[in-house]
Amino acid sequence: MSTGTAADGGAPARARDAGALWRLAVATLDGNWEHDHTVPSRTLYPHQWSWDSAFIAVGLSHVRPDRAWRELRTLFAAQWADGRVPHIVFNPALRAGSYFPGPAFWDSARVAGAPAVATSGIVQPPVHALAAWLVHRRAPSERSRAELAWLYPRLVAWQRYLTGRRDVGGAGLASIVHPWESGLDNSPAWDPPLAAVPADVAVMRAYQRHDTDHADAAHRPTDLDYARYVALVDAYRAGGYRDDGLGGRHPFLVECPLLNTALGLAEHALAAIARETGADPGPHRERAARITAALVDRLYDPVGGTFHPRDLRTGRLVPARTALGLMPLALPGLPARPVAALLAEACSPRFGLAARMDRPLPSHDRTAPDFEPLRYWRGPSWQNLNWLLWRGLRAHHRFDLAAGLRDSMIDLVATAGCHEYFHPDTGAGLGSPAFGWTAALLLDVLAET
Ligand code: 9WN
Repeated sequence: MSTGTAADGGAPARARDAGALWRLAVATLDGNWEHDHTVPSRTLYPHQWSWDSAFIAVGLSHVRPDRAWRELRTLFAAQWADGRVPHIVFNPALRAGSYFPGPAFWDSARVAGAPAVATSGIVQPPVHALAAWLVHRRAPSERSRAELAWLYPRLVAWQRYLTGRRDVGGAGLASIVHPWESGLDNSPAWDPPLAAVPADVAVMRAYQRHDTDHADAAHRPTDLDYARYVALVDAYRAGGYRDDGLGGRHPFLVECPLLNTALGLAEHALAAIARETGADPGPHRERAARITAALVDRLYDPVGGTFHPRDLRTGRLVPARTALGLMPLALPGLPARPVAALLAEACSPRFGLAARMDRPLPSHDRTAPDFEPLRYWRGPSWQNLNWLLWRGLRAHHRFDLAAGLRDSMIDLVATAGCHEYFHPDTGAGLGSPAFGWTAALLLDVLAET
């Protein structure tokens, strides 16, 4: 039985040998380790990414706890003075042009309050407090308590940034200013708000995309998507990445169910971290409850029975039923009705969750006309979404469904290796073949029975 190697992404083995899968995942993480952080992928994403690092730290906690803490420290060393944690921290040792858009495009050096290292100016979902708590919980020690104490004020500042400057809608939820901030770049959820962003595909002639050198262009966002991504960064950068008055000037402002779920999960984790480090957990618990209530109030559709992003430009919910809408299940305090509705949604033919799954969980409603099984976040199955849902199922005591999803997650890697994403019908590996969070989250589910 061959289980492949990290370099080839562990080519098809169909091995349910947990030991071999464990070794493949560790080898993948070791192969992506880069002096003080882990790259999501050596080819496609050669720098440090914010939410990737959080997921990766969770996996590293099982095998390389020192590195897990280093990962989080490196990321938070690049935190901006206003509390934002940038979505990319660029590795200065890499040649210009190894990734588009690179440091010159973001031009963070010009902005007061940006760190010495070059970063992007936008964010990703705040899953870091949860990661820090899980890393500590895996093996509590003096060292891990010291790391938590170092991170705690930084994590609090990160929450303040999102719930303060980014509460554009004024209802207690954070808004995203770019689809990349959701982490689900080209999800159908962003189609309507993005269509309203003026952009000309011809602007892409001035730039060179690198993603399509390493991945099939038919799987990636289109050039028109990229033209809009570039236009949005241009607009945000032109305002010095400031957030005051965004409502009056920025063309894309959306309240995302996933990012705000992460925001609530972070307050739960901060309450635990506060208890452990001698701070007061009470305010974090209250904020977790307020964020959960705001999510239900603002983003839940009781008729359709799922959560949707709210487009602040139109004031309306975006109708697409994507996996983003399932993510609030991860919140332990979600009320019974939305919990029941999300379980029904996840188990419907749209997503096919079951105690014995016959296909992987897709990132978009597989019955929708715009479902695309090969294109990135428009259909393929992703392990980070699976993992968040798996945690939610356990939080709400659906251990039968959690076990089914865990089996499906393990099957995906056993069949195809540590790919970035997977075909939602066949489970075939797609995108980068040796992807960090796929390896890391596999370790986490293998470790929990
Ligand atoms: C843009 C690194 C990142 C992930 C995102 C994923 C993809 C970048 C890109 O890769 O986004 O941030 O170039 O497509 O969508 O979730 O963090 O793995």
